[in-house]
Amino acid sequence: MIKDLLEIISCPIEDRDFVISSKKKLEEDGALTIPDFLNKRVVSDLVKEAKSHQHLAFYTKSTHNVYLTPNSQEYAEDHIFNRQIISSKGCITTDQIPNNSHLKTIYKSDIFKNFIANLVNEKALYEYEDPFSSINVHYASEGQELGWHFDNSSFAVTLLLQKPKGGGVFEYVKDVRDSEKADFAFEKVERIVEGTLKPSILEIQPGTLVLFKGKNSMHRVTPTIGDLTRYLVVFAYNSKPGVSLSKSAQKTFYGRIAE
Ligand SMILES: O=C(O)CCC(=O)C(=O)O
Ligand SMILES: [Fe+2]
Repeated sequence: MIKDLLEIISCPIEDRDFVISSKKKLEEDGALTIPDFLNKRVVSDLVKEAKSHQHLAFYTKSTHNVYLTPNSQEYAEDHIFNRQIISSKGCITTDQIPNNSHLKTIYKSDIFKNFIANLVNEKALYEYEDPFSSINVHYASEGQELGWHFDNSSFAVTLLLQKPKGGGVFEYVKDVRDSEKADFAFEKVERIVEGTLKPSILEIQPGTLVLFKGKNSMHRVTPTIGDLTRYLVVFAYNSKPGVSLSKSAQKTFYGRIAE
């Protein structure tokens, strides 16, 4: 049965005071966590659903720099700009998630979209036009990790479904650079990658919603330890309608290209 959004979540996202305090937290910390965003029953339904689709996941193991750009000959091979970082994970896409999934109810809900839009100071938020990019479920099994990086998008919305026995920790350093000013913050980035600048940790439990501004805050997810796979949902929106991920990015991230 397709449930209504308000039967799926257990926090007052239409309440003015809740919105104001959430917004304040996001602005101060660069990240907002809402523990127990989902009802407990819904978390266990979604874990079952994620597990049943795990065999469809497309696995990638890639190296990239922290800026997620191609290397540049402007800098020496061993310069921090060209430093190669490893990321590996599996991923399923919007079209592989059932239409009656709670994930689609949440993602498409006007109440939810308005809540997020309000927090990130956008008038409205729109789905991706391509059939892959709007909702992704990420799988990180033993040893898989997301290396240090800055996001290309100004914000990300995630929902943890299953937490591994060890590792899978979201670490971040707030406001490392100012992307508006083409600021690369080489010295700070190098200290983070070398481990001499200690990051903050985001405490995330299954059912926690996270809104994270990752364009200027450098972050990573440490390798999963143990045989319980980390399941994480990513909800991606655009500030204008009709946006598709480029065909080359579709191929890289999802292993296929939409018709
Ligand atoms: O897995 C996470 O918690 C964060 C994911 C992330 O940083 C990304 O997809 O860019
Ligand atoms: Fe990220």
